[in-house]
Amino acid sequence: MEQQYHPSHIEESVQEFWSKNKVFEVTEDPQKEKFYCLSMFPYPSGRLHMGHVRNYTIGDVIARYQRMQGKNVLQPMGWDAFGLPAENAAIKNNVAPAVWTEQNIDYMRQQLQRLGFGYDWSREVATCKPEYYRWEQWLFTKLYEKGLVYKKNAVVNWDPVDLTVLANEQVDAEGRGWRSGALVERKEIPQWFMKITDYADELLNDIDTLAGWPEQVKTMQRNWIGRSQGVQITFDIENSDSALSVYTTRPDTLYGVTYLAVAAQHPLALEAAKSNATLRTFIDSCKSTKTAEADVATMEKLGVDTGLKAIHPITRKVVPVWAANFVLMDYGTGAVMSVPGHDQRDWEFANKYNLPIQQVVKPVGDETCDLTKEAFTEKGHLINSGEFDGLSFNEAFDAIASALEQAKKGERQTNFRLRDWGISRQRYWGTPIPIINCEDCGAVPVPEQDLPVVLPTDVEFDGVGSPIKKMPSFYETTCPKCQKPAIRETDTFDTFMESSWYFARFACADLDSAMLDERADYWTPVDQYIGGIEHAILHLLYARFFHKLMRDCGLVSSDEPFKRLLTQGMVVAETFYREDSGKREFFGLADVDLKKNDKGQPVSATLKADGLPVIIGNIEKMSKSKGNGVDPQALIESYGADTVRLFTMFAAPPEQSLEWSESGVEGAFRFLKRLWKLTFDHVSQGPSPVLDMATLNDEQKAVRRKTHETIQQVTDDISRRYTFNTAIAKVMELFNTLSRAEQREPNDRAVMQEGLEAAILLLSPIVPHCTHTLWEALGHKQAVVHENWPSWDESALEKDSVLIIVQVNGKVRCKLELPANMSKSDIEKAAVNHENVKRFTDGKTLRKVIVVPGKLVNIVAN
Ligand code: ANZ
Ligand code: ZN
Repeated sequence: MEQQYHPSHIEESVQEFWSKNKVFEVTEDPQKEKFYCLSMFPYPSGRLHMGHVRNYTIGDVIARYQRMQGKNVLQPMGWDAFGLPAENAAIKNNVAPAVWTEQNIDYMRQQLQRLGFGYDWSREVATCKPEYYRWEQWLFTKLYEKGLVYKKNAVVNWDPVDLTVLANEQVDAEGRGWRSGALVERKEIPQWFMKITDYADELLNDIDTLAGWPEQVKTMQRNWIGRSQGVQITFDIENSDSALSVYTTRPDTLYGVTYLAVAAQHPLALEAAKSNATLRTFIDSCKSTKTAEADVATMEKLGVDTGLKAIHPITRKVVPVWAANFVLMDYGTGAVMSVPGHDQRDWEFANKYNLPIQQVVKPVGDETCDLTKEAFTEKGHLINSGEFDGLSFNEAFDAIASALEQAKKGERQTNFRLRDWGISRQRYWGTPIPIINCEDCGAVPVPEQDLPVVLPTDVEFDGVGSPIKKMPSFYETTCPKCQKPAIRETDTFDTFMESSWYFARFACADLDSAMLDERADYWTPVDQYIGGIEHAILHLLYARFFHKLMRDCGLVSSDEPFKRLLTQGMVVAETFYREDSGKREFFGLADVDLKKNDKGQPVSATLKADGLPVIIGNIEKMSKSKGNGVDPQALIESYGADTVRLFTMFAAPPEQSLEWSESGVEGAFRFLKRLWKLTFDHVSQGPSPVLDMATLNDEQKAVRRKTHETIQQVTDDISRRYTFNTAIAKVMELFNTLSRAEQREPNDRAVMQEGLEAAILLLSPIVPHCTHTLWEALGHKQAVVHENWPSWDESALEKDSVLIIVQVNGKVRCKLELPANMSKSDIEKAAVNHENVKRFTDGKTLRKVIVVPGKLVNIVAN
């Protein structure tokens, strides 16, 4: 053992030890309890950022902790390797997406290894490899046979200059293409969809089984699926055979309908537009507006009267039909019954276009409403509703739904906000959709023996359209059914497809005869999944959906993929900026000299480059645009992996945001140096003597108590709440006790040995390199990575004596050190007869003596 702590001297050789001994390579072992620990795999963007480091450190600490519990732990790693940034980089740097991706993977893999994460690298997957995506193509063809995928027209962003489809994030705020600057058009093209709506009920109901998920994420999933109970109601159209169906969740407001509204693309509106020029213009103008729900919510509500009249299904009163831009064509029936008295959007629209407002619900209790100010949208009791007057919401819902059903004018219905998943992308760097389009046979899935459809990687990439769309050698083929010439699909899958099943593939990454085998059933579901909250909705929903699809194809047998989910907080840091004619230039901590007050709050800052002042901005998520990013690589190089890991785990509990601090990193480094030195001083006096329990003095007992208390508390922190920060703080306390302990006789040294061993075992999942070396130095033959989690000695926790506070009339008068096993009456006697107490009770009557064993005695006297 070296006298000084030099991470660079030990970390790489410890990593070599792990890899030579294949420490983290696991196989299925039915004798052992399995634990599958998975951190969300990264997109190979180039280099790791602090967010990755945090995510993967949390995962690694949990995995190593579970290993020490004796479990068979799988912790794999791979690459979510398809996606847009590779295409952008290809254009910018003139390098093929495959080459760029491969280089990034190589660099980032080496970074992960340098951080000492205990991955089973034999299972590494990169989703851009045909060995991986062929099984996705295979599953797609199976789902095609089952009718779970279909093709329909859907809108894309079309760049009329670059003649290419743009992803949403390639369209700027003004609706212009990111490269050409041209106004983006909306174009309808045929695209593939997956019937996730067939699983909507199950995806919603099973959320209740996810006891190990954060409530917040479950709520987000529920809202996204958005199940609602309502009634579909038919309004006949006056002087016509046609009728208009609307979907409403508020049938109780039926008597308050003063107009109907249809989407601009609704067939009735299109029909009426043939003889109505104003309506025609309106419909055309709606074509260019966005239809995402979020956009609809904020835009100005506009509409045009179609001239059609609808007949109320119960009162037979006639109401006008309007076309309106806020009605979504693909939700419900694309038409709504408008109740301006009780829906705020309808209220605004009615006021704008002078349509009547009718109140039909009145508040219960002492609530009031004023329909001239806003709509009353709460539920209440019915008024102005004929025979239904007086009914509550639930009663009215039932009664009106039944009346409509009887009159064949309506039907109860469950609706979902969730739409089918559009999986076609008109991009190059993705999994080719395994379909062949034949003039005679239509869309024909590629037969199993012809899979994979390999994406050509040797391409010229100029950014104008996808290269495979210009590559006859790729798309010219023959129809598998009739053998006539046919055209291969050149669209690729949404990259969310690859990340929807990678967790299962890790179980059998080497399998080349099937998508999954029985090993997937051994390892899944994932016991602990760790990742960012930004994936709370789509990724997790798609992965849950895929797991159920795979289950229904007989590939796995569980219902859900992720038992427990931990969403780690953001890494944040201070920002600094200067403003130049309204434009902000941001700087990070590394660019400035910062003055702080004695409370540690920043007061002023100057730029290192020119010494002139900069403005202190907010603490924000680390990002390139805010200039406050910290490169983990530089940190590893100056402090070593263990310090980076320790700081990351110590600075905040995993779910909260972690504020970057240089002094925090230095503090972590200093602690490891001190732990090293204490161990060095201890072992340089030779092997530790054996603990002689019979001759322990009080001081030694106290040190032992601290050691075993620490084991108990740290175990509790980690196993129940994953609060590693408090766990580390407790080990630091133990360290302080140990460094203060006198070293005079053999038992002192034995107690020190025991304390150091505990501290090192408890810290080993967090700082696995230095603890490897220190454990060895303490004389152990077996590597610390193979050790079990320590257990505490109950008898060491017992206290011989306790401190009891004695109060007289609420004032502390003395503190007594009494044997821990003393009876209540003896404690009372000792307290009452103590001279400090007697001084205050002499000549008085003792009214009450309350004894709380182990804590205090309270005496009331007057
Ligand atoms: C009448 C009504 C009265 C409504 C009232 C609300 C309040 P969820 O819960 O999201 O399913 N709606 C139905 N189809 C629509 C479409 N295509 N575009 C825009 N809005 C649509 O909400 C269902 C409610 O959303 C329906 O209930 C309908 O407005 C509206 F006091 O009908 B309601
Ligand atoms: Zn054919």
